[in-house]
Amino acid sequence: MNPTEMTRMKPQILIARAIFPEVIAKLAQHFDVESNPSDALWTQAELTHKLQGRQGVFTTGGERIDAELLAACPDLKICANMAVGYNNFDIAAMTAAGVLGTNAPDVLTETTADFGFALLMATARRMAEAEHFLRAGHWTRWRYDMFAGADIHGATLGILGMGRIGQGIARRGAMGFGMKVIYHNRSRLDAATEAECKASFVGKEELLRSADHLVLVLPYSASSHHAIGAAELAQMKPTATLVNIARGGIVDDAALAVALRNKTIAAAGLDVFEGEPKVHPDLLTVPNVVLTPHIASATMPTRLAMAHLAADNLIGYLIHNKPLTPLNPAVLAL
Ligand code: 8YV
Repeated sequence: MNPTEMTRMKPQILIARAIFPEVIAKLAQHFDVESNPSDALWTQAELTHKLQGRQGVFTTGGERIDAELLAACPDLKICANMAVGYNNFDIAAMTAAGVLGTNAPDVLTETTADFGFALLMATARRMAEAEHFLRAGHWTRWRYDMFAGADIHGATLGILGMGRIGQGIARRGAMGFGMKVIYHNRSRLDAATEAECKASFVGKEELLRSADHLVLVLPYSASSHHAIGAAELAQMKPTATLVNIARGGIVDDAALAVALRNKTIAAAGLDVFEGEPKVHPDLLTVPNVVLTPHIASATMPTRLAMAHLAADNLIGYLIHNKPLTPLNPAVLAL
């Protein structure tokens, strides 16, 4: 067999966004690869068209894999997400179509927990507001209450969603800052994990009422849509801060902007937004919010590890029939 024929035999995959060249090179050893070096944002129709005849797709979290796309892409066998969250996948439809989904957990846990804590501190200590003030040339003298914020150390840290990242934030709060940590989750952690994180399980209402700082780290789904809306914000302390590093849509951003303006809560730190990269215009005009463009996992080593894990899932499944982090392992038994 000549090299051209061997190339023709490789499974075909699509890489939906620009990613690290070394990861593309690794994939090209095993697959016939179409990549997207210009990082074009394809429409659903373009994505569907590009997937014709392809067995795998490397996705980054923004590409919607739904029943309609699956029906139009009968050769597709695996969608490998370079993200721990996978609300862009309709897992039920994928399982029904015999298409495996994989995500990229664990490799981003500590980096994302670091960022959650950074955003919490920036929010509570009003760092963005203070920096804008300084840059605008308003700093002419000291004042006793200038940008006085809320303490982190010794405060009560509330965590909604206590998976791996939530636990990382709990450990940082309890061990680094002497915080009292309370959490709410669909299911309670086992006693050993609670003890390791020094975290106590409470109901959602108590979490909202008691937290000085509330960090959201739960997955997005129909049941977590607007888990924090006007009614929940009204239950929080007027001195409280809210941090969302989970997904847009978990917070009702319009209601949050109203609550921030009315000082129902003191401040918010947001890395994710409903309908991002659009940001609710009212959030752009309230001063007591720190806004970042979905960068919680963004360190070079972590992003590289996430990309390698997504690539290894494609290689693992299409070449060795052994994916590393399957989301719907039922497909493997088909
Ligand atoms: C990704 C994330 O960078 O892993 C996740 O779930 O939110 C981020 O780490 C993002 O999903 C890319 O779209």
